[in-house]
Amino acid sequence: MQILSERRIPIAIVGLENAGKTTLSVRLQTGRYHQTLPTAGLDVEVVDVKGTLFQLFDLGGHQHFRELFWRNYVQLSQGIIFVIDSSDCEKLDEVVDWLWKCLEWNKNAPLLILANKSDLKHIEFEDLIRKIRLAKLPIQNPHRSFRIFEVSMKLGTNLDEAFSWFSQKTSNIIDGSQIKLLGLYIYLPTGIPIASHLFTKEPSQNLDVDMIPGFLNAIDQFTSGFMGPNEGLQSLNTQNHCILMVKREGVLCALITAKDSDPGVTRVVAESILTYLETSFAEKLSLFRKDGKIRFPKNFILDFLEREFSKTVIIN
Ligand SMILES: Nc1nc2c(ncn2[C@@H]2O[C@H](COP(=O)(O)OP(=O)(O)OP(=O)(O)O)[C@@H](O)[C@H]2O)c(=O)[nH]1
Ligand SMILES: [Mg+2]
Repeated sequence: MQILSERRIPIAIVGLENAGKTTLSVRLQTGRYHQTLPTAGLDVEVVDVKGTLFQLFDLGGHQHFRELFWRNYVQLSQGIIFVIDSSDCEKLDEVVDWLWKCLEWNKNAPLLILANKSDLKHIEFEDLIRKIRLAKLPIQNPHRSFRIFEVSMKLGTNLDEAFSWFSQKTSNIIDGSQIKLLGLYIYLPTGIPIASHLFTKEPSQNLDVDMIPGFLNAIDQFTSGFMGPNEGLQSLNTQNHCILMVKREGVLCALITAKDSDPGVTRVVAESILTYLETSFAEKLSLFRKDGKIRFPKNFILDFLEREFSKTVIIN
C-alpha cells in the first residue's frame, strides 16, 4: 500500500522561453519565488502537490529544446502544464503554434494552461482565450479535462486554485487504463540484467526486428555512462511496439509494450517498479546478497506487478 502512494505522476511543463516554467517548478518545491536561469535541456523534479506526487519535467523553452525534447515528454506525461507569458504579446502566434502541437501529441492528458505574469501589464484574459483557440479543444477530444487560470508565479496569485483542480484531475488518471506488457528488463550499469522477462511466445515473430538495435543501443549508452542524469528515459516506437526506459540511481528499467498502450501509464508502472526496488534494496539488501553477489528472486517484480497493478498491466 505504501508503494501505491508513491506513484509519481509524470507531468510535462511546457511553454516558450521566459514564460515562467522553472519559476513555477521552484515555487512548487519551495513555496516561494526565487530568481531563475534559463533551462538548458530539462530539469526533472519530484514534488508533492496537494497530496499528489508529481514527477515534473521542466522543459527548456528555447526553439532548440522544443524540437529536441518536447514531443517525447509530452507524449509520455499524464498531465500537461502549458505556461504562457501573458505580458509578451509578440510571441503569441508562436505560443499558439506550439500549444496545438502539444495537444496533437497527447490528446488525452488533462491540460492546465497558466496565463502567467498577471502582475505585469498583460493581454486581457478573454482575448487570450480567443487567441489560443481554446473553444476548439472539446472538438479535438470531448473527454479531455482542461482549464486556464490567470496567475502570477512571482506573487503566487491563483496557483492554489489551479493546482487543487490539476492534482485532482491527474491523481486518478490510471484508474481503468491498461497496458499490454510484452517485456521487462532491469539493468545495472555493468550492463548485466538483474531481471529479464519476455512475455511473447515467439519473440522473433512477435517483436519488430527493427526495435532490437535501438534497444541495444540505448542499453549500451546507459552502461557506458552516456545517459546523463537528465536523460532519465528514452522511448522508442516501432510499428507495433513501444519501449520505455526509465533510469534512476544507477538502475535502468525497460518496459516493452504493445503500441496501443498509453506511454504515460507505462511510465507510472516503470517508476513504481524502481521505487519498489529502491525500498526493497534499502530494507532487505541482506536477502539479495549471497557470496558477495546480488541474487534476485526470479519472480520478484512480477509478483509486485501482480499485487499492485493486476488491473492495469496485462501480461500475455
Ligand atoms: N513579473 C513576473 N516575472 C516572472 C513571473 N514568473 C516568472 N517571471 C520571471 O520571468 C523570467 C523567466 O522565468 P523562468 O521561470 O526562468 O522561465 P522559463 O519558462 O523556465 O524559461 P526557459 O527555461 O528559458 O524555457 C525570470 O526572470 C522570472 O523571474 C511572474 O509571475 N511575474
Ligand atoms: Mg526554465
